Amino acid sequence: MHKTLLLTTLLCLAATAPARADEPITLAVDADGVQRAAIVLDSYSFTPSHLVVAVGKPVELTLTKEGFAPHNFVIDDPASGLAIKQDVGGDPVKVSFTPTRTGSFAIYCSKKAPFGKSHRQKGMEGVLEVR
Ligand SMILES: [Cu+2]
Repeated sequence: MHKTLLLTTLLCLAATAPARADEPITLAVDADGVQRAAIVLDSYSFTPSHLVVAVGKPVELTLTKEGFAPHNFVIDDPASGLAIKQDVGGDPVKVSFTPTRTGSFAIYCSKKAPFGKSHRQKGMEGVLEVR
C-alpha cells in the first residue's frame, strides 16, 4: 500500500520535471531595470541555453560551473554591445552587459583540450535572443 503511494508520488514528480535546457527563457526585468538569470555550465552544456532579453536594458547573468573541466562563457559581437569572455571557475561569477541591437547571438564555451574537439563542437553552445 505505502509502496504504491510512493511510486505514484515519484511518477507525478517525474511528470513535472523541469523544462528542457534549450527551451527559451524570457528574462524578467527587475524593479531596478536589470534582467537577471542564473546559468549552469556543465560538460558540455549551458542550462538554460536559450535566453530571451529586451534590447537596450542591462543584463546580469550569474554563472556557475559543475564538474571538473574548465569552462567559459563567450558572446562575441562587439558591434551589438556583446563582448563577453568570462572564465568560470569554482565560485559563481557574474557578467553584465547591455545588448544594443536585436537579433540572435551565439553563446558558447571556447575551451578546448590540446587534442580533440572544442567544447562548442561538443555541443556547449546556446542562444541569446535580443528582442
Ligand atoms: Cu567548456
